[in-house]
Amino acid sequence: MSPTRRTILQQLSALSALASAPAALAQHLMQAHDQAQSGMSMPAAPPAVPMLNAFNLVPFVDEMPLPQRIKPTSTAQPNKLRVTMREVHVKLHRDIPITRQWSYGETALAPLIDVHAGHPLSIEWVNSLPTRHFLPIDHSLHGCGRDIPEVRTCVHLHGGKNPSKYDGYPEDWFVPGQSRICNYPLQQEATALWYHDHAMGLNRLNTYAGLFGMMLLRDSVEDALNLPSGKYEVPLIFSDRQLTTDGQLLYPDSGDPEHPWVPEFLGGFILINGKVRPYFDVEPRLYRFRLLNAANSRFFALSLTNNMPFHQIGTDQGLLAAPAKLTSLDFAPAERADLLIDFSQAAGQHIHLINGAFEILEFRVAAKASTSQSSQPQRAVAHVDSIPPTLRTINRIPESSAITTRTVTLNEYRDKIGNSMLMLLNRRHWHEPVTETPRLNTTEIWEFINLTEDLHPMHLHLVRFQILDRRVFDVFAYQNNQGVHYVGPPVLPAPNELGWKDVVQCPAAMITRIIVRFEGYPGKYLYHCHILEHEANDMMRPFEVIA
Ligand SMILES: [Cu+2]
Repeated sequence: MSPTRRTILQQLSALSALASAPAALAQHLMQAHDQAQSGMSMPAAPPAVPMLNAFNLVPFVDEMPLPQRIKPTSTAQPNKLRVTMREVHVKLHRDIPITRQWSYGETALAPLIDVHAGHPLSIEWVNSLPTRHFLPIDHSLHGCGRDIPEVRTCVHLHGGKNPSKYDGYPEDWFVPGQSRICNYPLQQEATALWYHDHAMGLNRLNTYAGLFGMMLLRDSVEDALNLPSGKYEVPLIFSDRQLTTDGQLLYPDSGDPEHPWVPEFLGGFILINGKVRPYFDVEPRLYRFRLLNAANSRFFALSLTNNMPFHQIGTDQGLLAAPAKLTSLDFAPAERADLLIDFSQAAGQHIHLINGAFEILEFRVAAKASTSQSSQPQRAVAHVDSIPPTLRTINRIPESSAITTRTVTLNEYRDKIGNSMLMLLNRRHWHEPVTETPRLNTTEIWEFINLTEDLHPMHLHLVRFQILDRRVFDVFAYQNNQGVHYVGPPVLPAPNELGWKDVVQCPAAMITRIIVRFEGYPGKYLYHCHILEHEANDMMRPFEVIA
């Protein structure tokens, strides 16, 4: 996304006052918002099948589902779970026919695994999927040859500090009828982790099919804050889809059967917890929402009715030092946001969660708070109605502690007529030898030099990091071997980016710097853009932590 497109997005966010706009205007605004994001250089071919139009559906007729919560409580070390991937058939909306999806559970919404730091967890991931894929595989992509099984899975626990062999290396896939046991130490601070498919070249399709879920990791620092819990702590998992008139998922293709890959796309149907534009009943009190952007390539620009303020208390890798008061949130693929929303002044009202100018979720605020106790009496009895002024100590890593600075260019390659064909990091493909070899227990600065017109959410496995700054530079001069010429001052991260991160938004024509301490385990890991279409072709590289 170029600065221009970003500006358009911000203007559209400001238009959220038009939340009750008629459907035609809402459609226009959302399409403008989508065009502002996508800037697609290679539009997908027009679908060959009739498509459903999201704007013809009646909104807010389905209650937002909540995932089944699995809370391993045995005293065994480690706790053990078995999670099975399977095909499911689900209703995305009252008026949409039944949709085929894949899931990590019996319903479309994968189980929420609720665990405490310091208690290791062993999960057996079982692949019980069909042997044929139902979405268009691009056999020309790395690791997607016609000579290997069509359905392959690999599970990555995103945000987890895990030994390399349990991290879900993209080439370590397994097929229907097989399983993998992963031992997760969970020796890290409280945060929202998420599990999703990472199979080489296929994860954009497997994730789109539905293979993702959330894991909430707690610790004593978080427990002591007495944040809203039980039924007052609610996961919100975002995705977007395209649907045919018979209710089936459509993953767009380029129209070239030999190279169906598309560089990115946006689905008109925005799903929260697996439902299209659902409603959710709340009480007039403080709630904690755990947000996850599980969309392939969609960025969300979120706000509430009348620009009602809310507080962000945590990000990808856990709690912020202090709450950040916001009226809008730019939310990139794979990012997590921990939000507090206070409905106490909105008794009896309907408050909407808005993306751009389009309402995607309706909170129906009851006239009165419930007096009954929740399923977690000890914690829910205390009526949590205040926002803690401080959350967790976060020491900023001094730049002087970095022993080296690595440079990573973000590159896009186009064909003669401007179609995007390939995306690379440092002009290298996935399969080229490892070039990034940080030493265990050392600190490095990584700077992402974005030479493309897109905003890329960059993710590193294993580690957490802090954002140092972003700075506009002269792309033309850089590409003509004249080195880095900055044309603006460094922009420091916003207050809600000052915590620990594992995804960083790298805007076009900017150099984004992060500081990383490589802690945990030696071994082979990877870093990549989390726009899943970019990652597959071939914006993903290994790194190896050297002991
Ligand atoms: Cu990207």
